[in-house]
Amino acid sequence: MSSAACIFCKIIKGEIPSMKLFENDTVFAFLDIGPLSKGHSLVIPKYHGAKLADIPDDQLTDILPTLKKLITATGATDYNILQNNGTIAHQQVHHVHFHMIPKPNETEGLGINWPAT
Ligand code: DGP
Repeated sequence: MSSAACIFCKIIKGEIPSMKLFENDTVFAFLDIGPLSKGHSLVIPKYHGAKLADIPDDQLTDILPTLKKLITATGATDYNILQNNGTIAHQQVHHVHFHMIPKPNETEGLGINWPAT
């Protein structure tokens, strides 16, 4: 299921360019267009749904392993995983997405090294 008007569905289909990091049958991962830190990335289910409760269980199973891959790829040691649901909760794009936001300290850089080994 996808939504013709959804910006993240268009990214999955390649109709809007993105810096893709990983893709399989159920998930798509890419860099956030407005990163809060170097390596800030998003993992989304390919199934279109606005909120987490809208997504079937079998479409969610690859989300956490993919977040782990991104953590490894960035070399992040400290990071936030963030997932907003609904306008009051500051969700701007209404297709479920998980943020992986590295939290570098001031003395070490974070380079992305993809694919993860
Ligand atoms: P949220 O507030 O949780 O809905 O965050 C939405 C995120 O999506 C925000 O950090 C910016 C990102 N974003 C919005 N549009 C695009 C886009 O066209 N491309 C990419 N790569 N990221 C986008």
